[in-house]
Amino acid sequence: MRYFRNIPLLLCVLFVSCGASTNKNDDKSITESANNKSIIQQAQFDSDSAYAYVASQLKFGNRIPNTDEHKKTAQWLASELKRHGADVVMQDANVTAYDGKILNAINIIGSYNPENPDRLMLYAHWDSRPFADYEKDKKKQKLPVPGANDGASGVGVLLEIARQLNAVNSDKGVDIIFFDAEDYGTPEFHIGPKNDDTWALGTQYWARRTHKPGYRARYGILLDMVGAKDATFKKEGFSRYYAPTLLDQVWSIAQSLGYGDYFVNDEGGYITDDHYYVNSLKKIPSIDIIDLRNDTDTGFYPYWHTTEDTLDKIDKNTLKAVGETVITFVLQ
Ligand code: AHN
Ligand code: ZN
Repeated sequence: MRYFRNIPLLLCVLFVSCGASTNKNDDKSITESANNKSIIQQAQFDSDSAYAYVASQLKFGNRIPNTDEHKKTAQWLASELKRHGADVVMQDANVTAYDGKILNAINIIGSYNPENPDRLMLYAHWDSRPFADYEKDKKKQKLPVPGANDGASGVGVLLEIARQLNAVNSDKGVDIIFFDAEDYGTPEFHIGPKNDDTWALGTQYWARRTHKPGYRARYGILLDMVGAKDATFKKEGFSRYYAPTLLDQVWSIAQSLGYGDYFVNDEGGYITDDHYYVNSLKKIPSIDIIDLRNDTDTGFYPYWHTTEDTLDKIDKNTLKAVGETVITFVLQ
């Protein structure tokens, strides 16, 4: 009897303390979500700025590994991320191309709030393709691709997101990663076997030896060809397989922001792109926001891997749809 006398009191203390801590958590999460809302409202993705970042990349010339233009672009990308408050690592990645050539690739990682263990990675490839192998005219197939959409558009959107993360002083753990040597895959005119693993060489290197040992992120979002007029982002195959929840979250944000004409509900094919290796090797669930079409022979945007992938194909409305969608997901 002695031992059980105080049970009602004990229960009462337990109840009160549980109740109090629940209330406290509620208050905290209400304040947190109010803060997030106001930060989302503060962030104003500027598509003129994103477009200017695309134009700046093209001004450097072709961003082909082992060239001076490539090196200068890398320095500039790192300095832009630093200017927008990120901690920057340049990872040297020596990789072997389909033809045996050693490429001095450089992955560029800009980290926000590196102490935050809950991380999100946003990425795009920054190199441009050395050969326009989808030119109809055979004589043009060994010319380089300017890569306004194929490469520069994703990087342009991410640089503008970097600028916004800095401007609103977000406490989110975000890594913006510019991967190199994505677009050095075996050209159509190459005689011999075509191996899909000749694509995304910089990402494959990073997935095996991350810039920080033991690096993890909850999710990853790849932006690939996110700048063309009338882009349609179908739900790409590997994204559906590896990251269905993330895919649905991002598409529903886009649709609620009024971008349902871009972020369509159609299922797209399986594309061997940077996200494939982040998923399969590094096991970070990742989606690919990539322009997939019904009305072109390649299934990509009309100027894909041609010399016509130039700045005049870039539409600020598309950059805005993608930029606003991704920044809303990041800051939510
Ligand atoms: C393949 O054609 C195997 N992958 C396309 C990935 C890519 C190239 N994205 C942009 N350029
Ligand atoms: Zn490409």
